[in-house]
Amino acid sequence: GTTPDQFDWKRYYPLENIYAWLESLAKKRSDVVSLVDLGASTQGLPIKGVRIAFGKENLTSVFVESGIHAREWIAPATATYFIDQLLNSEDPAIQELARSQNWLIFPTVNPDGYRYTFEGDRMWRKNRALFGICRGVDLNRNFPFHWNVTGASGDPCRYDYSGPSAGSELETQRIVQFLEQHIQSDRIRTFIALHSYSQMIMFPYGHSAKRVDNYQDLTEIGQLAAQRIKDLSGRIYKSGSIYETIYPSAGGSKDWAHGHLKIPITFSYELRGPADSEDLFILSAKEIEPTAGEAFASLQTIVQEAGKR
Ligand code: ING
Ligand code: ZN
Repeated sequence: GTTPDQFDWKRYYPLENIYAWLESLAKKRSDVVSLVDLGASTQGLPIKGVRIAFGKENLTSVFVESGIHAREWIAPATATYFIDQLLNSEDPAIQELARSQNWLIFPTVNPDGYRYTFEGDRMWRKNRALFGICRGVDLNRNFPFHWNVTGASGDPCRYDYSGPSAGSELETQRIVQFLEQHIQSDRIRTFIALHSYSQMIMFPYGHSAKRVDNYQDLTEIGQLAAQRIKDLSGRIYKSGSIYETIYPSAGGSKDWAHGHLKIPITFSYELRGPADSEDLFILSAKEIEPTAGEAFASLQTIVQEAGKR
């Protein structure tokens, strides 16, 4: 066992450790870090994250959504790695990056599901809402933008159930409400979502082949971000739109964030999966640091390139 205040990137931590670590940061670094609670989940757990702001005025913000799928453990580990780098890196380029934006980072936006992957079923993906004999809505199919038009199921027993209606789930509503309330005041211009596995850096749309208004910019930024990873670790990440790169799927958070809320720079990562395992969501803890490290380096590229456009 671990005490809730133990934290590093050498193993995967349960929800209580992640939340205790976020809280300790907000205490120890209260000049820079504040705790943000998006509100309660279906089962009444808080959805905690942090705002990192070094104090320069009128900065734009980067919002990071992670852990929307419970079993993709590398995503929360990567989000907490981002937080650590932004706060503690001694590399001047990263310190400059950290101070060039404000950061809103939510490692576990599906806390009920994440907790269940530690206590029940390691391969759980959805939230834990109850529908008769089955549980769970795929929160990345539940966002209210061209909801349920493709790549989602109407059956609550399926892994990609889109929910009884668009935006039906509390977790979806918490994210939607926060972004609607803060897009202006925090000047949110970049939205990043973390998933695994497939080694991809993708942008909207997922619901159709229709190209977003800034398709050219997002294509170029995605290619440069993937190149950054190749230069750093040799790993090959594919880049392109969700629809063209992974599969058609509606109701994802990025389609809503870009198509409805008009956040211009929206990317979704598919991080590493194991090379040699049946269970592609179970990535050895030894891979946390290299995976999170290459994602962070490419995030730096995304933020820098977005700033030029
Ligand atoms: N992949 C994502 C999924 O939700 C995705 C791919 C991203 C679809 C963004 C739609 C929007 O299925 C995983 N591995 O979860
Ligand atoms: Zn996922």
